[in-house]
Amino acid sequence: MKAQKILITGAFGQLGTALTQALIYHYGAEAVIATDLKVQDNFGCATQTLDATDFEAIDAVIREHQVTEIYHLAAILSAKGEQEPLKTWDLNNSTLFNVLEAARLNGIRKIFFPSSIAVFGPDSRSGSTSNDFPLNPTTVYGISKVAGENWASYYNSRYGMDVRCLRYPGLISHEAMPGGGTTDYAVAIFHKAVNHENFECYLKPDTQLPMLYMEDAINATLRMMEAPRRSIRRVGYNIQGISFSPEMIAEEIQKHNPDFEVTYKPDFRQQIAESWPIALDDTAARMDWGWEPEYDLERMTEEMLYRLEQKKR
Ligand code: NAD
Ligand code: AKB
Repeated sequence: MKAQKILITGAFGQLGTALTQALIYHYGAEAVIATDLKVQDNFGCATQTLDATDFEAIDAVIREHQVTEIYHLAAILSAKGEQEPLKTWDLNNSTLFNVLEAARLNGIRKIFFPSSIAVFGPDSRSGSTSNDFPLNPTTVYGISKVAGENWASYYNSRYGMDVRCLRYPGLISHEAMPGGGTTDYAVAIFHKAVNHENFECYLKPDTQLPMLYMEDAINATLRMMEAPRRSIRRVGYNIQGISFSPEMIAEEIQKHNPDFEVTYKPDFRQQIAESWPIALDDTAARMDWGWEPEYDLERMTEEMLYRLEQKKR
């Protein structure tokens, strides 16, 4: 049997920076190869420059490192996506196709594809959106994630592959800055707070969205990927963490920093936010592979402020 070797694309982004370290911790540094358009040394594992739009390059890395599993994170996110819709559709789809095809041709079955709350559309914006709610996205990013889930399903049923997708809420982390999403404000607000600066928010104060602390996101990812195949009953799983609005998170931060001020100047991201659910029903993930988040708004806020303060020292 081949030794486990996990290839990560887009490994130096917000999710990849945290997920790569978790994979190294769980499976060992020799089991992980982190790739991106630009890489840094000292990441704790082998790193390599890899443009996921280049099929031959992916194929070569898979062969060279005897890859057995792929976490395909490279993508353009929702806000950047609306600035360049055709490029986003092209990049998000072509990179996924390259990964799926290179995996299939090299006998790799297990792939992780991060999906998003963006698979849902404005009709989902009331109550807790169920896993089987119709997928009617109105952003190019969301459309590409729905297509990605459908292609994952196709490769699973047509070629017997094992592609698994998590529909992440907005991820909140201290390790790396987010890369162009609509939920990025919920990370930026903490950076401003620890630097004792005021924050101008591009969403309206009462715009609720589902969010998830990175530690919970990592736990969900590892738990789903380690679950036996018989437990995986669908290609894309909703996971819910904490639903809050800008004014709710501002109030929570003000409990620690009473002088912190937030002003509001909604821009084009308001419309994107209003096209996504308020909260997700994640019963399927809880039932099928035991998903359970640990962080609420209070605990996440404490931890984010503490970690960012530590970094300043
Ligand atoms: P990010 O923008 O921080 O990172 C994406 C990474 O992909 C970047 O490091 C970028 O250099 C890389 N990349 C872009 N084009 C590439 C290419 N052609 N080849 C190789 N790498 C390329 O995004 P993220 O937040 O880390 O998101 C990772 C994945 O998780 C994405 O698929 C995203 O849709 C998904 N996701 C993220 C969130 C979130 O809140 N961060 C929520 C839901 C889903
Ligand atoms: C974005 O805002 O685009 C991402 C996401 C929720 O997928 N954070």
